[in-house]
Formats: sequence, structure tokens, C-alpha cells
Amino acid sequence: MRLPLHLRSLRLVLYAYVPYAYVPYEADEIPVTIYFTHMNLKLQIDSARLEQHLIELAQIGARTDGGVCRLAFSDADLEGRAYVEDVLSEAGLEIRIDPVGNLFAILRGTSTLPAIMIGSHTDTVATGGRYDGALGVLAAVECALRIKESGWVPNRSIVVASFVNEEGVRFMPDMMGSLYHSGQISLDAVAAATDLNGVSIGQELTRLQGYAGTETLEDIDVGYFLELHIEQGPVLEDEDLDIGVVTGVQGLSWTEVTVHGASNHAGTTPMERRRDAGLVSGELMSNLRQLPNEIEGLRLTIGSVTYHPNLINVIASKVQFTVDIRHPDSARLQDAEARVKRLLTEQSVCQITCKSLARVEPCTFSEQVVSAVQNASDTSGYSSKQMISGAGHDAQILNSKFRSGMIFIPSRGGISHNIEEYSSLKQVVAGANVLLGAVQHLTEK
Ligand code: HGY
Ligand code: MN
Ligand code: MN
Repeated sequence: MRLPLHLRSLRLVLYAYVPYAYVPYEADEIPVTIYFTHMNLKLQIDSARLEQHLIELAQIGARTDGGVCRLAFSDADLEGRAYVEDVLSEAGLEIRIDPVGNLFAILRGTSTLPAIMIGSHTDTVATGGRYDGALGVLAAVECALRIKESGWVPNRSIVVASFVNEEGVRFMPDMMGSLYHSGQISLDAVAAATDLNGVSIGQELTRLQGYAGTETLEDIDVGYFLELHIEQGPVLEDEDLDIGVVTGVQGLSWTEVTVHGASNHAGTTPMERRRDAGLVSGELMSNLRQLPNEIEGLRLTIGSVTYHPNLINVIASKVQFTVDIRHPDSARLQDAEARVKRLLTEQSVCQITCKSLARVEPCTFSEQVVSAVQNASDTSGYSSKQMISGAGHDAQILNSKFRSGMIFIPSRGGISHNIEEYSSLKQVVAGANVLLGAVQHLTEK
């Protein structure tokens, strides 16, 4: 329906005074379209729809205690990805799935300028919440839906992305889907990765029909990657800030340590004759715990310990534990890794072996993207601070290939990787609007 001329001119006046007004218009009203597009276009997301999508996705892999469990390459993971795919294909976006299961949806722009990719992951840890990863994917979906229904065709294509196995808790390394997309891990290496039960990703990709695709993004020149994520820490809430403008991500190094002892009877074996993997690993863990006191800014976590045979009256023959160390500075991270190795070789009762499970260098995001995020936050009137991320993210991996950046919203109590993970709808909407604003800012460049 074409509006009569006087109403169209009224609309022009409206835009002059209410530049952020969103008024549906037909693309054939060229004068208005040109005027509207050259305006400082300011779309806002549909908060009710985004809230609904978050609620619906959280039902997939829902735990009975209110948390979410969608381990990578599980049935729930495939169901979660299919949910996102359905929303995007119903909106008419062009869907592509690559050989490891990364999902992409394309909204074509008017030019061949490098495209803007926005997204995150939908896999979770086993005791996950409803925001880690899901927020970034569903906010990206909402941005695409909003742009498409507004009739605005950006000069750059927009690619919504959902990367597989960001968490890496079942199959390591973490950030596996973005590692594959950025050419840092091969399809064979992905398929060969096994979980604690010896099941490989290759076997899961065969079992989960439809998980793996055959498509690529090779014909799309992507220039930028933007990820909205919950902070997963206490900084924004402590300082009562709306938005984290993320300038980089600290590095991480994951090691699996195996202490080889000898099983024997708990009652008959004299203490001096024991090769007790249980006691030795306990000493090692408490020595490792001192490292953050020696290296400022170091974070060290021993998150998983497995005893064998794990019986009350049997001296442990083997103990396996994981060491997760993180630091924003590359040299200090390497120093911490060297000290871990030294500590492990200082005792002689048991043989110790180590295996590196994952390692990602600290990264610094693109100034252009950081300022686009800062601009979007400022023009929306949100309070913000520039900060680095304590958690690893797909953006950290993709930063090697695209000009990348991230947006944080506060986490209640700084809690994440926990069923209590929570951010308010107001915070979710703020983050999604900053994502949409940053995309619009980058399309103008
Ligand atoms: O471990 C991490 O930092 C991320 O959540 N995978
Ligand atoms: Mn995450
Ligand atoms: Mn996580």
C-alpha cells in the first residue's frame, strides 16, 4: 500500500524530529527509503520476542533443577541447534551448516563489502544456565529478524553464527567450532576427539543424523565478528554498570595431569612402602594452589579429579586431575605453565605424566569494533566500562581471522557455569540493542 504524498511528506517530517521512530514503510517509497537509510538509523530489538526465544531454547536440555545441559554433540545439542535453525529459516534467511555442525544464516546486503558475523554458541557445560552462549546466538537472531522486518537492507551482509562445542567439557579443545571455522583445527582432528568414555566426535556425527553439513562460507567475505555474552564474573554488577565493552580475552592453558602409583591394601601396607597416587596428587594440588600468590593476575583451577580404583580401602594406583590456568599476559601465562611443569617433577614417589588439552593465547580486539560497541552503548545512554574477558570465547578464536569484539552484560552475583546463572530482561535487552547498534555503526563504515 503506497501512502498518499502528503502522508509520505509527513513521515519525512516525523523522521526529522523522531529519528529513532520505527515506522514500517514499503521499499517502493524510494525518497523515504533513501532518507531513512541515510539517517542515523536506530533500530531497537523486539524484547518480547527475544525473551520468548531465550525461554524456549532453555527448555531444550532443561535440567530438573532449573539449569540447562546441552553438551556438545549430544541429542540436546542437536535439538538446540535445530531450534535456532528453524527460527532463522522461517524468517527467510539462507541457512548453511558446515562439516562440524557450525550453523550460519545469511542476510544479504547491498554491496560486497566484508560482511559482519554475529553470534556465539548454544552448547553448555553439564551444570549450565540459560544465558552462556544462548544469549549471543539468540540476540544475533533477533538483530537479523529486526533488520529483515524493518525493510532496511544494510550495505554489508549480516551472517548469524552458532559455533559448536565452545565449552569443550566433553570433547577438547574448547572453542572447537570456531577453531575449525578459522582453519586452526582440521576436520580429522575434530572427528578424532574422544570423550571420557572413548566415544569420538566422528562417531557422534554419524549417530546424530543431520548434525554435520557439507556447506561452507567460502563465497562470503566476512570482515567482522561481534559476540554478545554474559560477563560470567562480578565486575559489571559490583560497579553497577550496564555494558562491558570488551577489549580482549585472557589466555588459557588446560593440562591433564596423571599421577601413576601402585594399588595396595590400605591396612597392611606400611606408609614408607607406598606409591600412593592419592596422597601425592593431594600434595601436588596444594602446591599448585600457591602459584596465583606468586604470579599476580593468574587464575588456577583444578576442576576435575578422578581416582582409580576410587575405593575406600585401596591405595590409589592412579589419579588424573586437570589444571586450568588463565592470564591476560602471554609471557606470564608461559611462566605459569613452566612453574606447573616444575612443580610436577619435584616429587619422586610416583611417576607423573601430563597432556596439554587446550591452549589459547590472550587476544586484543579490533579498535574499530571496540569503538563501534562503545559508540552503540553511549548513544543508547548505557553506563559502560572497557574490560578484558576472564572467560574464553569464540570471538577470541575468530579474532585471528576477523576484526572482532564483544559486548558483556552483568551476571547476577558474577555467577556462571552454574544453574543459578541469571541476567535480567532489562540487561538482556540492553546488550542486544548495543549489538544491533554496533552492527548498524559498522555498516555505515
Ligand atoms: O572455559 C571457558 O572460559 C569457556 O567458557 N569455554
Ligand atoms: Mn560462553
Ligand atoms: Mn561457558
